[in-house]
Amino acid sequence: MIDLPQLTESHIRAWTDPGSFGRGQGYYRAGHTITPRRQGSTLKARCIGSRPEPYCVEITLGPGGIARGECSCPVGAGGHCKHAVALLLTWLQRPDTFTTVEDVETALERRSKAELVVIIRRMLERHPGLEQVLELPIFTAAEDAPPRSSLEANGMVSARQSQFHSPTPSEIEETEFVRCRRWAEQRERRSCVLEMEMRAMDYKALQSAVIEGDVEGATRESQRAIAADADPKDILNSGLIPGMEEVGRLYEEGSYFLPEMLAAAQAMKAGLTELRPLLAEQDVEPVGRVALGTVQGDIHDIGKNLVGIMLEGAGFEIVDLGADVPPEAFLDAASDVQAIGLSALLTTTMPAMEQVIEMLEEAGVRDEVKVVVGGAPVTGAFAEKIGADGYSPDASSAVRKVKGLLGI
Ligand code: B12
Repeated sequence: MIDLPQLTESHIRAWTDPGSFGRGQGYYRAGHTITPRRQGSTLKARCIGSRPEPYCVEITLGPGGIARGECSCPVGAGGHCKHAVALLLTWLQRPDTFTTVEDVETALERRSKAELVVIIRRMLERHPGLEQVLELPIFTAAEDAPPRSSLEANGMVSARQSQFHSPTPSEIEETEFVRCRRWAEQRERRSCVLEMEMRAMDYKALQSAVIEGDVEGATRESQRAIAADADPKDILNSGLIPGMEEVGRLYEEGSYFLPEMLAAAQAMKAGLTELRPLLAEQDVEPVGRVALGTVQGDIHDIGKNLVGIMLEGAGFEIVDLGADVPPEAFLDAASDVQAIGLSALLTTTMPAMEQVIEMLEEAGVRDEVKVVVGGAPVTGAFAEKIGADGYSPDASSAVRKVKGLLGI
């Protein structure tokens, strides 16, 4: 058994920030750390957090103290979270509660084939993305090299077989070709999977930056994904938006309050600033003018800005009226645009959308402009009820909707 370095409370404090340390202490005292176990120099446990399924947390100790950490919680990339603190305090105060488990290699070698099949099936159910790993050949270091030129060298014909049949030059050429092509395909597929994994990791870091309200992190991760040639729409849909969705969930369950939500919104905006030029440049033909605004009483503007970026990307010129926009401002803009987009994120501000439409009707300009509505609480039925021309649940379908309404 490896000897682990002696941890102290100050090591743990230095590993995390004061807030997480304090909350981790609470978690430790309340017994949130369950099934603690040790595998070599790695400490693992499950920790009861804010979701029904406990988080998986693990910390690896090295000669200098804590070497590496990971937790499946939303802020756990790098394992500097309260769950990791609870695990470390458990190790510090109650090392006797840790059961020792074998390292993965030994544990797998001990299993029968049937048991391994059950384990793999279970993993695939939980992580369907792993299925691609099964389709890949398992490479050893030697096999990873390109095939050598002779059939025998690359295992297509054994020395014994070649005594009975000497392949003709064209047979050799054809088999070599098939073998090389297969090798190249395998390499290609493997690098695709690696690339996908790397991208998923990037997006995880980007999501965490939004969730933690880390403006610099969101900028850096967005730039990193752009530099890695990721599709800007992918960065948006797999990184920034899921991060914001998680923030909404944490707010709803009472773990996040307004300051955290505001910080997350700023991080999201920082990421969007990086993406804006790329999203907008995907289609540059100017096709019309659209006025966009969040209705009076409502300051949520992230969704509205996204719709603007996507419309810009589709070649529209955007007249951005901002947020908390009085109905009169929409009326003023109406004569200058082909469509108006109204956004509302609060159920209490949805009626302001109807006021805008009424004002357009009263001014006699309702038929000259299309009105599209959107925002999380808005539905197609609501749009119909207030007499809007269209509704879209998200930014990309908003582009199709506006184009459709304008016959573009
Ligand atoms: C970030 C945020 C904030 C930030 C806003 C910062 C900003 N500059 O926008 C801050 C901290 C300021 C904030 C404040 C408040 N918030 Co807030 N906020 C959120 C949060 C977490 C995310 C909203 C967001 O940006 N989503 C991401 C974007 C991309 O999605 P989206 O806006 O839905 O937009 C997409 C679609 O809806 C659509 N779309 C949007 N607009 C349009 C327009 C058109 C024309 C079309 C076609 C499509 C379309 O396309 C977009 C892109 O796909 C939500 C929770 C959530 N899960 O939504 C709460 C949430 C909206 N907030 C809420 C509340 C209650 C408030 C406050 C009242 C809190 C308070 N006690 O003060 C204040 C309101 C202040 C005000 N007067 O407006 C509630 C609303 C509840 C309700 N049903 O009314 C929510 C749902 C949280 C909750 N679960 O309770 N908030």
